[in-house]
Amino acid sequence: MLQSHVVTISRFLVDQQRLHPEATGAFTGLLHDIALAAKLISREVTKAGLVDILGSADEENVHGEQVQKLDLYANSVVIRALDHTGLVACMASEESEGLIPIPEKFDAGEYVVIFDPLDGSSNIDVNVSIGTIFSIHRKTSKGERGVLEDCLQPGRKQVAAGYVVYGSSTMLVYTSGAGVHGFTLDPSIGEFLLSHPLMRMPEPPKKVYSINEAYYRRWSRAQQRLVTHLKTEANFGSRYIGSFVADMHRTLLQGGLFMYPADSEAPNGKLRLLYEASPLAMILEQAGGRATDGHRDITSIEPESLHQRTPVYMGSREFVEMAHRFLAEE
Ligand code: FDP
Repeated sequence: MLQSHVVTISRFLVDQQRLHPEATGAFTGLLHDIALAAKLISREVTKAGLVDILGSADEENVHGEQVQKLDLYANSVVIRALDHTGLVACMASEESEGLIPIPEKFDAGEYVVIFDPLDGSSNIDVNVSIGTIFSIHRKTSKGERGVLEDCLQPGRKQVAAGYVVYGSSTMLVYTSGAGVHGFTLDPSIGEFLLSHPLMRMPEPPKKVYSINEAYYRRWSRAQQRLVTHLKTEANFGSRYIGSFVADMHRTLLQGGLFMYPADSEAPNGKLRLLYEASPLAMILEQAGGRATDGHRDITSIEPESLHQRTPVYMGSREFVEMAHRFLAEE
């Protein structure tokens, strides 16, 4: 029997739009299209073991990493869901080197969409959770179509950000600056249903740290001291999935401290500022958490290039601030 409180993402977005009488519906439409792309990607992710879509496509992406076929599929799904809508000025994807312009045959809109179509792709073959991340800005340049500078905006200027985690269920989590809301896909009806309204990081948080500890020897002394402290005096547990969206989803729900620090081989860490760090930073901040590069808020960093990387310390506010105290001793 249908419960009276079942709220689909479509209903939720329309209700949110009503709170803003000046809204044109463009933003609602954009989130709707992203949700559609998420459903298409989710369908393929869950079929990945059945069809011959696994395995690398014998290509490397712009970061020199091997691309999986599902990444390419997810990339084109997002582009095709958005390029013809008249809502988007331009796009940028972790899988594409430069800006993705809107084809001349389509109208361009006011929003800039930056996305990582399938994050954690090395986990595809082993059936571990992966995700899609998106970040939305308003176009600031004067021309009709978006340009590079529209993508190079700091995270604090995002108008919305979100992710989809393809896990034991598929969940879409987003914020447009008025709280964080989570929707779970009911595959039997093909709808995202509101399952986690107004998500807040728990207080007190779970004492868990999350880091690839195999890189210990490459870390600064301060970083080494921090992790040693967490697992000794501070008595933290440890969880590391190695799939950013999945690790952050757990951190959002349970609290904790996720770190991908700078190290001697990766002076800016591994994670990308625009595709990964900024959108998750907006979500965490909206949920009461904190996201920094070890010194400054991720959302305050002025990007210089599309694929720039940043060290990441994200999670419960008190834990991120504890990390700062250790790192300040460097
Ligand atoms: P992947 O290489 O599998 O795509 O930035 C990509 C990412 O995964 C993140 O999802 C994940 O947090 C991180 O890299 C894992 O990197 P390490 O293997 O170096 O721990």
